[in-house]
Amino acid sequence: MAVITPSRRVRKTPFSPGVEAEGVSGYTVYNHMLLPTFFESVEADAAHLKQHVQVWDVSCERQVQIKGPDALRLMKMLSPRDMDRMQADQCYYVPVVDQNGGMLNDPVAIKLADDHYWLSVADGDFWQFALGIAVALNLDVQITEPDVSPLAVQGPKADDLMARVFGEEVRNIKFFRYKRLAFEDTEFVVARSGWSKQGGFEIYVEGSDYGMPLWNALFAQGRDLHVRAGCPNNIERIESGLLSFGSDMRRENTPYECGLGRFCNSPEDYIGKTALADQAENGPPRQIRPLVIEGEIGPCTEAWPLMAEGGQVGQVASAVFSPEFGVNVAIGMVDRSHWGPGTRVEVLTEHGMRWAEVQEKFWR
Ligand code: THG
Repeated sequence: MAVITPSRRVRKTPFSPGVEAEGVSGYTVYNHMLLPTFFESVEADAAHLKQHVQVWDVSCERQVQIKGPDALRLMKMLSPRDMDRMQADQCYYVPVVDQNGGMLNDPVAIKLADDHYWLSVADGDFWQFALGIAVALNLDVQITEPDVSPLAVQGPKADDLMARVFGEEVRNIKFFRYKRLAFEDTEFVVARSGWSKQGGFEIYVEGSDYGMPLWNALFAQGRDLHVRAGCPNNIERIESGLLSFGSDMRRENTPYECGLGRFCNSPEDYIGKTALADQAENGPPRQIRPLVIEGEIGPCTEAWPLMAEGGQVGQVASAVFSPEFGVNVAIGMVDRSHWGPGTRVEVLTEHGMRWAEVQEKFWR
């Protein structure tokens, strides 16, 4: 393929000089911003991630900032999760839906204060939905995209590396909680989270000018830990069952179909609640399932239909060979009639028909 040309629309990040210096090999575009897809190879990157520690430029996880007297009111309209339970140092994975219960995004919400939230959004233009509601209801909130760029530190040695840069306090940060920790003459929100199951942190770097100093500090402190530049890894995340909005699920899916029903517990009349009532009670007609696909598969760049008894019973939108497990791991959306573990289906891949089997659980 040809190269991607950066421009004002296809944005670089505060860490781009570091990413380039570490030898990035591929990019995708996410929230109108460059997101690395691999460095050495997806396979080698995955193996390294599971053994050592990586620094990921995930600046493209942009923050939609909701600030002002009506911030909580707006959050309660957007969030299927009970916002009254959220602590001031907490992050919530939030499946946001439209009035029909269709997924619009799956951000990580960060509560900074009672009147101040960040929504760390997946690919889309989610700020427009939030702004539309705020304008229509004349809410007293400001909705902006602040100069905040997440940098993820992921892998089994993440605690050791982060302790060297931010102090031993990082070890006490609990999953999906954060602390404000000092760096140079400022402070960053540092959360225990990230789009891998190997453990680690996300640093919400506020102020682009701090980007390269922080990047360089992590690499200088991490030599003996074999620190490398990495990025969300398509093998590790499929093995782990981490969903990608736009690929594995979209507006035609509900949170229940995505296996995110446990996050729909708000007592408020949030947007889409009524539409979700039936699935809350009776379950969804289809749901995310892990699958193993047999034979050789090429790259998955479109939705592959799942077929059985001559009809379509779902689709697969993420599939890759796992060197660790020795099989092609995949994430599918499978009809209730065929979602039981052990069910065999045909996959119409873009490279030909393959057999597949529904699995009981992901490989984490
Ligand atoms: N971190 C941050 N922002 C993000 C992502 C992230 N924005 C875009 C995208 N990723 C949003 N999607 C997800 C999907 C899964 C998770 C986080 C964001 C995730 N899920 C865990 C799981 O499924 O096991 C834990 C969920 C929980 O228990 O609360 O981490 O990665 N900042």
